[in-house]
Amino acid sequence: MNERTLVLVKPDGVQRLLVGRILQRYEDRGLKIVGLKLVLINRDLAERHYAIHSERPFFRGLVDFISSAPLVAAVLEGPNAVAVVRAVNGATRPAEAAPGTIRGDFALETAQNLVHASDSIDTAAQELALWFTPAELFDYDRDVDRWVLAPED
Ligand code: 3AN
Repeated sequence: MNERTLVLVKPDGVQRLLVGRILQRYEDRGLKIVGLKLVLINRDLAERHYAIHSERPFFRGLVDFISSAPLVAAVLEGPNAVAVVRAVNGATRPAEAAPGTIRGDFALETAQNLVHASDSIDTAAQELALWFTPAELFDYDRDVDRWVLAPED
């Protein structure tokens, strides 16, 4: 099923000059970038993005961190995009992330785990609406799609 999911290359990814290498992994997998921007978010958006964690002890640190410096927000599209992106990212705790995943190759700490990705189709829909306007998302065909995607019925 074709899905769209939100990815954030968080401030640690931008500061560590990893934006290109991280986005490359999603493109290499065949996912299509349908939205992309560099943003410095305010605390209001940070708190809404992480609302589900508002009772957790690390919530304030999370909000401080993600609003501290620019990040890259992307929307990726493809079959099973939500699950595929989370597999490319690796486990939340980098110590548990498999080699070959973004976190397994580039991260050590949970608070500096480089990327965020929507954790379900429902969450993805909410996060897309929070981060992107409809005009910032693009429907387009790629010539390679016939080599990457199964033909539509
Ligand atoms: P994921 O980002 O893999 O969906 P969540 O939703 O459990 O993981 O956590 C959201 C974010 O909260 C993580 N990306 C991480 O940056 C942060 N986080 C989670 N647990 C901790 C923790 N124990 N200490 C600091 N930050 C944490």
